[in-house]
Amino acid sequence: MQTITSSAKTDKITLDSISNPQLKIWINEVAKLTTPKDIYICDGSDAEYSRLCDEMVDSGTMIRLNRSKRPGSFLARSDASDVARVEDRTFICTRNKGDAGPNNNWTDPAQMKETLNDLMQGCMSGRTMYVIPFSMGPIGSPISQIGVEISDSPYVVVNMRIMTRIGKRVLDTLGNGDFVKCLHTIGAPLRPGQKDVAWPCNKDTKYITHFPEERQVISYGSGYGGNALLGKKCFALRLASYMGKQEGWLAEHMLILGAESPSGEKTYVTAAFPSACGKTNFAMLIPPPAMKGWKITTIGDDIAWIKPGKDGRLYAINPEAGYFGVAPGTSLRTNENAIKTIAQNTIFTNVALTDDGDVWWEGLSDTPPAHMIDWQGNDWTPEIGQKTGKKAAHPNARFTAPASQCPSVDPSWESPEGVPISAMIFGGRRATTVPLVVEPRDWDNGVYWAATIGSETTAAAIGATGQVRRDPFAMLPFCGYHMGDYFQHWLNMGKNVKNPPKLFGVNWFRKGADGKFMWPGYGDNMRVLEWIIKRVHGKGGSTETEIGSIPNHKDLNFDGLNFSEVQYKEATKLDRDEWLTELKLQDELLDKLKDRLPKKFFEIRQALQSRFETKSNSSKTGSMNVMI
Ligand code: TSX
Ligand code: MN
Repeated sequence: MQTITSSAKTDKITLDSISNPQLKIWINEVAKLTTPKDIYICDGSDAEYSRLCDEMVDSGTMIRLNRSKRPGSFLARSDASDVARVEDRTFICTRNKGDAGPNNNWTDPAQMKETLNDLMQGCMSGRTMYVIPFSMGPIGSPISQIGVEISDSPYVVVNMRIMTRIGKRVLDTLGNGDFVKCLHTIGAPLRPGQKDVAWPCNKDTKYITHFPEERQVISYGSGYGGNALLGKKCFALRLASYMGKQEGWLAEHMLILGAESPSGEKTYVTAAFPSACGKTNFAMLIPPPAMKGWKITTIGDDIAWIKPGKDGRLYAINPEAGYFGVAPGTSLRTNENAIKTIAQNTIFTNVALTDDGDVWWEGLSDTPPAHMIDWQGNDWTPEIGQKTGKKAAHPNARFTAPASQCPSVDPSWESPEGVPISAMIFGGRRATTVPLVVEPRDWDNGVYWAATIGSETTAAAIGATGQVRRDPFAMLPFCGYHMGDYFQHWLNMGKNVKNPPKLFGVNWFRKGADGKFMWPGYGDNMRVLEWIIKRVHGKGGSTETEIGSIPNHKDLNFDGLNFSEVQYKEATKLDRDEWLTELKLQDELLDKLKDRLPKKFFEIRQALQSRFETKSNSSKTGSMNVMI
């Protein structure tokens, strides 16, 4: 339970009372190296959470929001240099460099430990060292895993309490068992008499390091999100993907949703999208009014751990217990369920503060309030914004909110056995070339599709906007080993699992000649999802194309939406020249991974090319659907 209710005071957990020998040794080791002023073992209670929040309000790290507008909620403002994940400072430290692959930065584990050891001498001086036992996944689920994060940041503790299950019940479940060591320091010791700052961190030096062979994470210098909440990207994706490869399961950058049909039939689906494609919005989708009787429920919005069940199907859990979502762009129009989820008991980071003690960000409403304090703590008015180009909220501003508060949360979201997955969707942001939806011809072609996902960069991302960046399975920054081995693991899963889900490709972001998005997106994506679910159940018409099955206009439900057959053909057409160029562009990625790329991929790639080469390009006029 992550909701904040009153509970009895629990006794303080002492170091002596820790029975797990490995844990005790590790805590002492870290304390000796980092020399904190004291050690605190988190029990996970409401009282502890409230006390830490109060302490951070007193120290200036957090601001309590207006209790009648945003009960139990806080705003934190980070240092301007500490606002996002740092991919160029992220390392996978395997003994063999080849195992990390060209998709990761690599350093020899012994050498990295030497570097970190030097940096961490006395790095917690003057601060409290928090020990946070946490479970990724429902406590006691056979798919769940236990970790312990040691951190000198109380902000990390309160965020971890929302994002994972923490505290005494985790220690009790751990017993004398193994756990994943997650060591975090902001790298900002406090000398005696030195005045602290609101967001201490190390502005110059950051290391996000992973030691998959010993199941350990060490993070130095940052207090922000994925750099500091080590259960999320570091453990649940990078380490867990490595563990899954060894043990025959999958740790994926996927949302999980349930779709209930008007007849009450429930189908569970996962979906992988690169950043800025609206994963959280899709996970909490509200079907259009004309599709009465359809209901979407949310299991997770970011990460799925997926294991084969005894019945030969794949079962997924959400290893997290909260949402760490991007605030800008979130509104009642784009995601009503998210807005309701963050109405209370939410930690906001780097959003703007309104004069009445509430929060605001770009996209929350059409007209911003007349005056606010921006994410850096300065006055902000629409005029200032206009003149300086400054945003009130940072583009990567976040909310941290308990999943239990989501109105669409699935009744089985904490089910220990997970939910059976019938379909997996893979998409990117593509203005051209890629159709609204396609079902690749088989598992292997679906894997190739997912491996070659591209997404156009938006203004929020670094680098030129509008460039297609390959982001295989939306896992490029999160795969803890060689991406070629990862593709092979996916091919193997399809072979070894008796009843694998069907795989699909989607693109909500195709643009017309007028430069406008062709597909309305958001709730109307339910129309595409309905077809996908039909296909899963052996229904739903389609035309066979070079890349797989694409529904015809009559195969999609357009009730309550004006979307003509001409528009639909534009949104689903395949242009031969565009696709021949696309395959060449895909080669850039495949070439980087060629030392460990599955042979199967070359076959699939060549077969796609020859099908397009023999295709007449009449669809260019939009007058005819494509057939082979
Ligand atoms: O999240 C999005 N989804 C998935 C929703 C379930 N977004 C936002 C992406 C940034 C996070 C989308 N943006 C989607 C979408 O399906 N589609 C688009 C593009 C789009 C934007 C605006 C309109 C239509 C499409 N129309 C109007 O604004 C009126
Ligand atoms: Mn993510």
